[in-house]
Parts: sequence; C-alpha cells; structure tokens
Amino acid sequence: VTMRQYLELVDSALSGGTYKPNRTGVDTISSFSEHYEVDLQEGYPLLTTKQMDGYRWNSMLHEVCWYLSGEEHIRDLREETKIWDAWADEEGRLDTAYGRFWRRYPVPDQEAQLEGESWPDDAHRWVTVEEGNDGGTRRTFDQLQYVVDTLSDSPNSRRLVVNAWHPANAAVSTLPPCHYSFVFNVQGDRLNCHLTQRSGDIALGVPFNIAAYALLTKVVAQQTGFEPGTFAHTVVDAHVYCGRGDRGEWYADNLEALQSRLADVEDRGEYLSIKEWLESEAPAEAEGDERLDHVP
Ligand code: UFP
Repeated sequence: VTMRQYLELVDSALSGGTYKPNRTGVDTISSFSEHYEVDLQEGYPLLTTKQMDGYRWNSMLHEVCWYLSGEEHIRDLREETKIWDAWADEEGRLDTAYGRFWRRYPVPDQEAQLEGESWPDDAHRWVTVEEGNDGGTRRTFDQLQYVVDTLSDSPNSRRLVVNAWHPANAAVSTLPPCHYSFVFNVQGDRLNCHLTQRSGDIALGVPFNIAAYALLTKVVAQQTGFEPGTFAHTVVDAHVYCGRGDRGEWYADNLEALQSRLADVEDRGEYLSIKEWLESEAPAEAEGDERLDHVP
C-alpha cells in the first residue's frame, strides 16, 4: 500500500516546515506536530517503497519481537539485523532499550518511595523482583501485560498507556526513545492505538515506525479479541534531512521543485531519494560530497 496519508505527511511537513540545523550535522526541513490516521481494516500500512524492502521488513519484525521480549541487550537481535548495532557495546548492551521500559519499567526502591504515594508491592501481578547488579534486588513493572490484562477486564479504560520515556535515562542517553509513548483505546469492537513520537525522520524512520505499530496493534487486538481499528500517529518534530549550511537554505528556497519531485515518486514506486535528487539538481558543490551519504 502506498499510503495517501504518508504522502500528505511529506507534503505538509515540507510546505509548512522550517529549515532547521540539528545535532546530526545534516540539516532538516522540520515541521511541528504532524498527525495522521490509518484504518487498519483497510489493509496493512506497509509503504511499497525502497524504505520497507525485504531486509527492513525482516528487521522490523525482529525489532518488534525484541521490544516484546523486554530484553535490555541486543545479543539475540543482532543475529537477525544490524539496526541497533551502532548503539550497542561489544556485549550488546544499550544505554536505552524500549522493551526494557515496556516490560520492566523501574519501580522506585522502598527508600525512594514517598509516604502516601501508591506503589505496587512485590507480590503484585505486574511486578517482577529482579536481581540487581550489586547482588540486591530491584522491582520492575510490566506495562504491556497491564494493558493486555486491562483490555480484557475493563476495555473501556482510558489508562491503557505504555511509556518508554524515563526522564533521567533520557537526559544522558545517546538515543532516548523517539516513539516514546502509546495509548490503546477501544471503540465498539475495535482496538485503536495512538502513538506519540518526539522526533521522526520522515524518509527513513517513519515508514518503519508505522509498520511496527500497525503490527503491534494487530497483535494486541488478536490477543485480546478485538478487531484492529485505527492507528493514529503524532510526530512532534517531523523532518526530512536535506543538507548543510548554504545548501540547506538553498533547499528551503526550492521547496516547490522538491514537492513536484515528491509528487512523482508515487508513480515511480520509490520513496524519497532526496540524495539522488540533490545530486542531480543541487548546486555543483553537492556532487561527490561524502556528507550526502548520511542523507536518506
Ligand atoms: N528516528 C526515527 N524513528 C525511530 C528512531 C529514530 O525517525 O524510530 F529510533 C530518527 C528521528 C531523528 C533521529 O531523525 O532518528 C533521532 O535523532 P534525535 O534524537 O536528535 O531526535
């Protein structure tokens, strides 16, 4: 499926966006709070583009399984795909792992708990007492199991949230979660899912994120006896990487040309070869510039 919603997202971000440098050194056209929805009853939102080819599809499947496993390391995942290798050490350890927060979100130690605040005890159904590094113990909370169980017990709940954001970890992590929070919501017999993403690379990351959460919604729906409903996605900083410095500004001045370029990609069955486009149409200094290798 080449999604109309995706094409509209590209168009909206490029026409409403601003030129914006960022930590990567490759500048972006960036747009605030892009939102779209897809009805999962109409089919699976897999973009028929280079961005979701066989390797990426396979990576996405293994990545979702890895999230669901709750593992904080990639020792098994890296046998299947390299997508997380750059962020891990030799032992496969990561400084932030989605699944660890989905399935094993840290519960404060007894000493850190304030009087009167509510925390589950060790015997609670969603709590696991794990062995800590220092030989002591730590408590973790299984957010995903909470959501699945609550969908059966009280499907009208408006508290079906899974949160991958831990502020203290995020402040020091090399890659804090991009798709950091999702909420399930039941309407009739349909299970809907809303994802909030703080930062989305429209060309490369977002097609992957759409496919992963559509799959997750279908899996959770199947497990809990609902029909898959709508996947809704809010991307707070939705961006397309373009180039650096002068070229970025040049690019911003030439949005119209870029938009018409994007308009034919649908026909060509290919998605955002901005690098190729820049090389063919941008000022001469763009050619052979190895920095463009980082541009999706
Ligand atoms: N990014 C995505 N989706 C993801 C992911 C990363 O689009 O699932 F993990 C992109 C967004 C951004 C970059 O371009 O990776 C992360 O950079 P930053 O942390 O500066 O937002």
